Formats: sequence, structure tokens, C-alpha cells
Amino acid sequence: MSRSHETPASFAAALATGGVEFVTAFPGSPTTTLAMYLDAHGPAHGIEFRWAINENVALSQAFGAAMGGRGAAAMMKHVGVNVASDALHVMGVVHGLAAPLLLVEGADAKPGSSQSAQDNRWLYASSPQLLVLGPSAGTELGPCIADACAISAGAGMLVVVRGEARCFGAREAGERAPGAASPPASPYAAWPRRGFALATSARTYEFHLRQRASVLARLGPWVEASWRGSAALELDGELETAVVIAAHLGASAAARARAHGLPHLRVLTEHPLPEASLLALARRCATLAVLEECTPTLERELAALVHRAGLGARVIGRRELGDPRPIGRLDDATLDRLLAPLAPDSPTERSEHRPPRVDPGPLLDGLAAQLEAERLAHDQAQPASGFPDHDPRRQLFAALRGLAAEVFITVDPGVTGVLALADHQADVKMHMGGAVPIAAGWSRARVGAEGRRSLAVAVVGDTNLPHSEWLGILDALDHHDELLIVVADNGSSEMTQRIVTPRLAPKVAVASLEAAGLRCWMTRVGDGDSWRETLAEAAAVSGPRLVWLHL
Ligand SMILES: Cc1ncc(C[n+]2csc(CCOP(=O)(O)OP(=O)(O)O)c2C)c(N)n1
Ligand SMILES: [Mg+2]
Repeated sequence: MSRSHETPASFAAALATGGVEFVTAFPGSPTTTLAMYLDAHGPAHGIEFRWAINENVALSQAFGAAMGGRGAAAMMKHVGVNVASDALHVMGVVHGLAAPLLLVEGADAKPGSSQSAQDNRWLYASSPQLLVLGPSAGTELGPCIADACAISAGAGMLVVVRGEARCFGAREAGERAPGAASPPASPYAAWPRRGFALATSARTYEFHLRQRASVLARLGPWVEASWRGSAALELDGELETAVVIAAHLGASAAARARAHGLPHLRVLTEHPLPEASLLALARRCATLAVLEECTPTLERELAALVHRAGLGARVIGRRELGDPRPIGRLDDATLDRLLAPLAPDSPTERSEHRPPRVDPGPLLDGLAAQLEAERLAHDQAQPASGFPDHDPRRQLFAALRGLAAEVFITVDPGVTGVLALADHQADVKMHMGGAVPIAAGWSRARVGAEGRRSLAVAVVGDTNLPHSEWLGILDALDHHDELLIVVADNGSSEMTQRIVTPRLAPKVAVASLEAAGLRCWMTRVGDGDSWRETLAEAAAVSGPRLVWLHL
């Protein structure tokens, strides 16, 4: 193991070792320092870094890069997750991405420099059922990123790394992960070669969640080993009180529990929890005292777990321990004040115990074949509907596929996007505002690499454009992305009873985008072949460009 004393440097090295080559971020403490390091030194680690116009764009670009086979991470602070939340709820549930994908969240529970203390643990654990790792010190960051990347690569799923200033702002980075010599290989091919449209919808969402349950079950042995605790946990006998410490408080709170001679277990994941280990402890205790910052998320989950198992242990939290504040930092002095009354008369605890390490990679062996068989069965049982034969959009998507040797097509929600999913006419549909940044991210993975003639195309609905695609376009302009944007203008939202929401008239919209520096064309599908010629002309030039297509 090599030693590194700077957290940002060891963070970058861990990302690179884990296969992350593309990082997008929107600034906000406590991730800014890490992101600024990547901005300055990313290339030395083989990492392309860019600031994004907002967090939705950051996460969506990272997702597109992972679809293209380039490991990616998006970084933001806890309130930034609100801006990325629509993306997170769709991108978070799918599997089979062709490279690792991480969301690195900086939490601020005090709050120390934020407008709110917002606790995102419940959000991750709710519908997207995300795996969330919670490193609590600079020393834990490297091993945590290594496992996050290995799991993300093996399942092709988004994994969250949630830390706060204790971890991301730490000076001492300590030991790097034992680290594979080369990043974990992905068992999944990149799009468009993958050959089907990746999408979430009413047709697929439950299917994705069933797959997630199966992936998390495979990871069970790794999750069950994701804790540290006092050696006394291994011993027989009854305990009066044991302390359960949430991942984000981790090492520093465990040190205080040890100083008071209290048996303790600190979990390393925020979701899911090592339930069997927690229950084993609960069986031996009269009281479990939970330490966590912000909302009583772990406290409630542990209480429910103990209740479901029919155990008698009492679960108490900060309030019962004597901290009436609903939020606020648990610094060492506060922890000492809360823990001192619990200290046993004859303390026995000294060192921290680690269960034997479980390598998560092998737990996911064979998963790719399982996921693919399940997908084919689901598609057969509930096939996607495509465009009717006479619909000109069928011809449009066929024409887009033919624009280059390799064409990747993103769409957004709407009738145009949904019907393009059948027969692999498009490659991906996620949320409103996803088409442009996903295409931009994919183009960073594929265009120009290995001499390929590849083209990224984002097909944007006329309602989606003002709702949420506009900022992604500005970001693509700012970064000179290789990207063809096609606005599919049917004059309304066909999806929602043809409602017309606030928008600029097409000519005004195009003039605005041209003023921003975007090269634009306007045409109409059905006017002979001229629209095909316009698309070919736009495809042949470079940089971000846009064809406004009246349908
Ligand atoms: C954040 C969010 N708000 C509302 C919706 C509901 N919705 C789905 S598609 C859509 C608009 C699609 O209109 P357009 O972009 O014009 O595509 P079209 O249906 O006309 O092809 C709306 C409002 C949604 N999916 N997400
Ligand atoms: Mg429309």
C-alpha cells in the first residue's frame, strides 16, 4: 500500500484506479476542494474534469459517458442533489451501464455553509434503492471509492459516495486502497452497440427495482461486512448499552465511544444496512443508542428492524441522549457529553474490530447474463410500442441512425421519445432535460476516440426544450461538445393532451440560440428530401449544432 497525505490527491488516485476518467461537478462545499483539485490536476491522473452548468447536467453527462463505456463521476453538494433529483430517480435504478458511475455527494448537516441541512439518505433509500457508501475520514476514502467503483462496474449501476467535511475536508488521506493494477473491467458493451434502448417508464420501473433487489441480495455478504466495531461484539454475554454509529459520523464518533469504554458498531454504508450484524448486536443489548447527524434516519430504520425481528432492545437517539437540537454537528465535546452517562462501570473496550473483508466483485459474477435474460423476457412479455407506419418520425429516427458509422440517439420524455424506444430507434430515454447532457457525456466517451466516426444526437421535444434542455445546450456550447441537437417540434406536448406551456416562438428560439453561438438550421419533415439533406449537412460539421424540425 502506498501512503498519500493529501485527501484530494488520494481521491483522484482512487477514482483513476477505479476506472473513472470523466468527472463533472457543480461547485458547493464540502466537495469544492476535491473538484478544484481535479480541475487543476485531473489530467495527471488520466481524468478529464469539467464544471457543469448545474447538477442535473453534471449527473446526466456522467451517465452518458458511462453508457459510452467511460467511467464517470458527478460531484455536488447535498442541496445540489435536489437539482439532480429527477435524473437520479431514473438513472439510479437502471443496470448494465458500460463503465462505473458514481455520484459524490457532499453533505453539510450543521449546516456550516449551506441554506439547509437537508438529509438525502431517505431519498436514496426510497424509490431508487441506491447503494450509498459513507466514508467518514480521509483514510477511508480510497478503499470506499475502490469498492464503489468495483460494484458500479459489476452491476453497471450508479453508486453514491456520501461524505461530509470530516471526510472530504480531511488533511490526512492515509492508505490508498489495496487497488487493482487496472480498473475493474465492465461486463457490459457500450451503446449503441448494446442494441436496445435503455429507459425508465411506467412499463419498466418496477422491473428495474426487482433487478435492484436481486443485485442488493447478491451484495449481501459485502454489506454484512461493512461495519467496524468493538471486539466485544464477538463475545458472549449481555450488554447494557451499545452505541450504533451512522456511516457519516464513523471513525471520530467511534473513537469517542471507545474512550468511554462503550461497545459500539459503526456502519460503513448509509443504505442498505448490515442488518444481520445489527440484529446480532440487538439480541445482546438492553439499549441501542444511535448517533447520527440531521434526521433520525438510522434510528428509525434500526427501530423498525428490531421491532420486525421481535426483539426487546430499546432504540434511542440524540433526543433521548440529551441533545434537543433537531440538527447540528456532533462534535467531540457534544459526543462526550452524550456518551459519558452511558459509560459502563467496568469498561472493556479497547481496539476497533473489522470483520474479514469481502471483495464485492466476485459476488456480481454472472450478473450481466442474468440481467440480460431478464430484460429479454420482460421485453417479450411487455413489448414497447413504436411509431405507427405512417408516422414521419419513424423515417426521422431511421435517417438519424444513418448519419454516421456509429450514431448514439438520446430522447426525452414525450410521445416522440417514448415511441422511439421500440426497435432500438433511440438509445436512451431518462427524464425531462436529460437528452442533451446524456448525448454530450456520451460524445466525451466515444467521439474522436480510436479514430471512430461517431455522432451523438439529442432529439428534444418542443416542450422539453424550454422546460429543461436549454441549460444543457448552453453547457455543451461552453465545452464545444460534438453534438447534433434535433428539436422535434409538433407545436405542443403531445404527451399531455397537447398543452402548450410557455415557450419562445421557433424563430425567436433559434435566433436566441444562434446569438448564444449555436449553429442552427430549420426545416420540415415531409418537404421532399430536403430535411434529410439538412440533417446530413448538420451532421457533417463539427461542434454543437441544432436542426429545428417542424413535424
Ligand atoms: C419533470 C416532469 N414534469 C412533467 C412530466 C410529464 N411530461 C412527460 S412528457 C412531457 C412533455 C413532452 O412534450 P414535448 O417535449 O413537446 O414532446 P411530445 O410529447 O410533443 O413529443 C411532460 C410534461 C414529466 N415527465 N417530468
Ligand atoms: Mg411536442
